Amino acid sequence: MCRSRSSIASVSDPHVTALLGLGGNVGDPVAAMSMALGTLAAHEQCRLTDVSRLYRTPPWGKTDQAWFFNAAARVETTLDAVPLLELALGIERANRRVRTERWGPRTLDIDILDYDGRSVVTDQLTIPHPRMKDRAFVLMPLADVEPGYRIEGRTLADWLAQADSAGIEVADESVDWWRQA
Ligand code: PH2
Ligand code: MG
Ligand code: MG
Repeated sequence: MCRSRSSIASVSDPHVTALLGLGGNVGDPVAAMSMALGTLAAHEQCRLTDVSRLYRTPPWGKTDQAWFFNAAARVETTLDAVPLLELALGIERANRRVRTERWGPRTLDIDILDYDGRSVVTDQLTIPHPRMKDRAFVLMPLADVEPGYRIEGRTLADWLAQADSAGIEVADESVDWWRQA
């Protein structure tokens, strides 16, 4: 999972690369994701270096709920994994996210998919995200921002070939969708 780019960067630059997945299906999820990305872009310890296209995706896991919007982003950050998670949770809270049921409706979800290619396991989080390889709504946006990314040694295209991507559509082709909303 380690990528040489990360270790080269760490010699002269304290930033590491984190890959994030974003989603939501309650209220105005596109506005919530735009706000989230704007907050990350403005954060003094983060650089938002790439954002995927915007996707519209059928609900996965619990299917009797509204369709989601999903996206992915690449962030270079000097935050450690847990502070980055706390930042993400704070942004979720600022969007009045209420956690109700597992896989259920939410205004905004920000998941850390990868942090510097490292394995990070705490009470609160597991990185790389253990379920992303089965979820086309994560894999497709991730392929926009990090096409060479591998999970367990296999390419995103490999994982996508066996994931269910039925119904997923590009809702906005522009990678600047989040600046407009
Ligand atoms: N998130 C979930 C559960 N199901 N389905 C889609 N399409 N997109 C999501 O972001 C999503 C989901 C729990 O995090
Ligand atoms: Mg989450
Ligand atoms: Mg999630």
